[in-house]
Amino acid sequence: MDELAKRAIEVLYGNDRGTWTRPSPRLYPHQWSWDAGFVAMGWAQLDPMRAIAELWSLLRGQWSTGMIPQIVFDLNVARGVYEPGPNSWGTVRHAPPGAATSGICQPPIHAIALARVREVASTRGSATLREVDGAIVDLYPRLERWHRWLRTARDPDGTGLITILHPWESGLDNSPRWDRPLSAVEPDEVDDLPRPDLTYVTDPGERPTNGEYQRYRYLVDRLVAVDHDQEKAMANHPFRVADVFFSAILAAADDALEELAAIAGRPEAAAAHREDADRTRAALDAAWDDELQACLDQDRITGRAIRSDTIGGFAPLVSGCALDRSAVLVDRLLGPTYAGADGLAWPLPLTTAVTDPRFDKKGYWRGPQWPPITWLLWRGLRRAGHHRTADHLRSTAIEQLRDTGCTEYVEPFSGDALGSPSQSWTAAVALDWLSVDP
Ligand code: 9WN
Repeated sequence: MDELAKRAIEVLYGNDRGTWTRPSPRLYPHQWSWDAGFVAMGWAQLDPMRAIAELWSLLRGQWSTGMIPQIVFDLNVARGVYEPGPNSWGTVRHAPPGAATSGICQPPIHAIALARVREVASTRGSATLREVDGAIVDLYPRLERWHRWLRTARDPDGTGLITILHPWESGLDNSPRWDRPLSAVEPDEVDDLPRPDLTYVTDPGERPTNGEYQRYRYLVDRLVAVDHDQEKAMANHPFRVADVFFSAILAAADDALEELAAIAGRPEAAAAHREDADRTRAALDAAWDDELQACLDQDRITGRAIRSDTIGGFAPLVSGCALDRSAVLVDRLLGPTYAGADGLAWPLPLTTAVTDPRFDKKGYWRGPQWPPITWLLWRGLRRAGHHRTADHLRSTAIEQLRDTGCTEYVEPFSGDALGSPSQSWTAAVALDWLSVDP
């Protein structure tokens, strides 16, 4: 068996908790929302119904509003192992009975994952496909509610862009994109709560700073203070940003729901998903900045675009966009500020441009290379017909993973493996990539 596939399978089994998967053994001991989506695609290569179980496990935590929370906590994990833990969120009244969850969300990758699981199942014989299609009948309405919640609670004016209330919701937690809006957040008292995350990495420089964490915790407290009332938060919360990368993932997921609607016996619902996706694509188009040649997040408090040169700017490649725009973005992605930067160990996308003053080759989400992000770009490029670029990314990423193993992320110049060494979503994208014929 292929050596990388073997390692990836070991990582998935090592993090397997029966029906759900830890993102990593020590740093992330609970179930995370967007990790679960990627992980389902990894399990699909081994057993499509195990992939379905992963999604159902996550949905144990879905709120009656439709929100899929960022974390479904494992209550067997000792207190203090991960912070903020289940008791910090004030969500008992909101989470379904028997589930403990956080009170924010993460990028809506789930429909994309489910569509991919089905695609894999379709290569495994008609019985497997029938089983997966049966599951889609029940999963589809849950995902439909999730998307509806995002498009109402988080975009009440129908702008097409989704507002996030916490950097953790972006999944790219301490990207330079959030520096400015986060610097305007002023915790009224500085807490010195423990940072268990720092004990699991070799260098604290690989994790967000204490200043960032204080603000992260304060934003959680503010959401608890309004009892997670979305209307109040959307009016007064101190961090409100329309996130273009998150929105692009939602548009791609709406396209996937459009396909799944028919399988779920709801063909009449397909058109609404397509309209939602198109509205977001139009909004991403309007958020384009000619000077930076990037799509920019919008600070909903100041009303201003956030000018930073990060991977977020490539959102239209994830959602799908007009050919001339994708051509510009492909040039930039492969060019000297991203994958073509001088001295990279592997020419793969960086999370921040080398020329951005805040680029940090080791900093969490501030420069290093992240396999699931490369996967999202690869998928978008492939769907848009940029086959040569897509395949170049895929083969280079596989080469990198053969060297680094299933690490959380990679220092782009030295090629060093950083963060958690056994990260489930890295294993999952490795398995997915290995299954694809060039
Ligand atoms: C907070 C689990 C998660 C990923 C995020 C990544 C990191 C958590 C943390 O780990 O975030 O959600 O504690 O740092 O930034 O994208 O889902 O792998």
